[in-house]
Amino acid sequence: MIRRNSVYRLVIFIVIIVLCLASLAACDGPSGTAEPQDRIVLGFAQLGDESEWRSSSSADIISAASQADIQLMFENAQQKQANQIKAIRSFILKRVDVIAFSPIVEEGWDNVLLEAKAADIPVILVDRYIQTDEKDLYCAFIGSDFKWEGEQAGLWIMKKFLDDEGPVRVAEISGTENSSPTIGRYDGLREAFGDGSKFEIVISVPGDFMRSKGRECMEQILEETPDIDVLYAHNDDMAMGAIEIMEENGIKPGEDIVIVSVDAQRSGLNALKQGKINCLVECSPYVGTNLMNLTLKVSNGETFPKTTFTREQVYTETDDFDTLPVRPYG
Ligand code: GYE
Repeated sequence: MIRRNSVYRLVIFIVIIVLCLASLAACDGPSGTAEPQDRIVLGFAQLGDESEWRSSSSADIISAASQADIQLMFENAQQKQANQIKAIRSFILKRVDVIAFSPIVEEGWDNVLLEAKAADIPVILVDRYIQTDEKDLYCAFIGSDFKWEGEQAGLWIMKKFLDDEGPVRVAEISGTENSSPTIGRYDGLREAFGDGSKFEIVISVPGDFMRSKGRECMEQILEETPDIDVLYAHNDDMAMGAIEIMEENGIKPGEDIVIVSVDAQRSGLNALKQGKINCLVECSPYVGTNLMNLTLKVSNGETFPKTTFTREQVYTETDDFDTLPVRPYG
């Protein structure tokens, strides 16, 4: 009887120990089971689909996130600031680790970014800048120096027309109004030309960075000021649209009108090779890997650079075309 009791107690003791060990193990995971470390979640609000540059940017970010094993929540705002704000709000509600976005225009972000700040979610600006009087609404910027791009376009035009007495008549198709690439590329060109130069910007029309609008702008230019020497387009897509209209009107792009554009993505590089574009100022959409590294550093509390500019260059009609870059998307 005594022996049976002690065996019984021993069994109960072992059962209790096993249950304790099991419950200790259960404490590892929030759902009651041991779970592997969660992946970092990045919410990215892309601004739209307006250009070849933009689709390359989206593809690059999606591929870089999967390579870095970062969980990406990707929203496309279809060129509407309200949609971008909505996407950022949804990331805040989902409590992502980091928010990144390419602001379509410079102004109007204070409220939503203050909400992100209150929720303690760091924000990274990708590609475009914002204007704000508030402090610390974003922790880092990664993208291009748009004023430099405009200056490079201006300097190349000045070199091309060095021996020309002038006036040299320049038409401009600019990008989305109030967006940072438009502002920088607009200012940069004018700063390169300087005051009282032989270069006259005779017309400037906004084309929203879209090929279809580039066509409309070129139609307007031909109607209002047909006598131009140079077309400066703020991106390849609008230059391509303008080239179509020139050709439909019997004008030889690259010969009758010198063409300079910004981006140097696949269609622009092909047009350069065909002699239809004379100069391309590069703007790189390939910031995905940098963005993922930054996301990891920001969320792991490591130090990181506040501003990262992409490295870019100028490609022209006199380059050896075999050395031109090959774009992964387009
Ligand atoms: O140049 C243009 C795009 O923000 C740098 O946006 C980007 C610009 C790019 O639609 O093609």
